[in-house]
Amino acid sequence: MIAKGLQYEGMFAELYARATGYCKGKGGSMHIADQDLGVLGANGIVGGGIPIAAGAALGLRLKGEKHVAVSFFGDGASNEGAFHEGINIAATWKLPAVFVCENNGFAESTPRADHQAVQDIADRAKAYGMPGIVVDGMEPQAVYEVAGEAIARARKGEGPTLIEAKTMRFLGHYVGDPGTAYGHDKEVGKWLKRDPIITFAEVLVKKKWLGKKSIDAIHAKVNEEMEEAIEFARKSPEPELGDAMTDIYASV
Ligand SMILES: Cc1ncc(C[n+]2csc(CCOP(=O)(O)OP(=O)(O)O)c2C)c(N)n1
Repeated sequence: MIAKGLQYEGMFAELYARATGYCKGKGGSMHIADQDLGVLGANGIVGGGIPIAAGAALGLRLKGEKHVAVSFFGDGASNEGAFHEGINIAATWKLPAVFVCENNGFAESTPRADHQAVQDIADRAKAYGMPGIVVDGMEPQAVYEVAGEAIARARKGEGPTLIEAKTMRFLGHYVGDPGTAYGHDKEVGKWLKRDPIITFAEVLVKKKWLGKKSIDAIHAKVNEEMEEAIEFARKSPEPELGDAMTDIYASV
């Protein structure tokens, strides 16, 4: 969302269910959207964004626009029918789409080995006639490179790519989930050492692309902006009761 240019204020206001949020406080954390910036919204239905991305890619093709639809989802989502249907039609019609599976090893509380026989989800791409690429999701430069190649391929009309970024979530599935019941707490330690926010900052300093002071200044600026956005959200009004039935697709 941030990379696409969304503002922290509208995002925090949405988290706080305030009228100033991106979805006027009716979407919540899972449905933040801004169509003007090309963000069609995340989805509380696991895997739901995959066929939506295929549809968006078809729309781009029909309108003759050179944009690419990108869908992000988890390892659990790659077992959903929506995943298989969505990537199949995208590959068949060579749609300008990129499917990014952020494989963090757990579908909510189910370890990968308990819900998938394959080691690499990228292997599934072959069955649909598209490239499947495994990338180290903790390496920003590696992700940048494979993403660039997939986007170029989509723009050239050569069809979609499935990228599997191996990663790990640092906290539980939700606030209050310690991850102890299903082994997440035992896994996470070694991944924390590879937190790309820390390791990539070290790379930037080592390559002399940024000084340590600049990095500290970025952290300070971001923290300040976060505080301001949270304050904005807290002070914003709640939606009006009379608006309960507006901006929705179905009502009773
Ligand atoms: C269609 C559907 N089935 C089940 C759920 C309940 N659910 C919420 S998150 C989740 C696990 C999703 O796993 P994954 O795609 O790996 O995402 P992550 O655990 O990394 O958030 C499930 C089953 C849901 N939201 N939607």
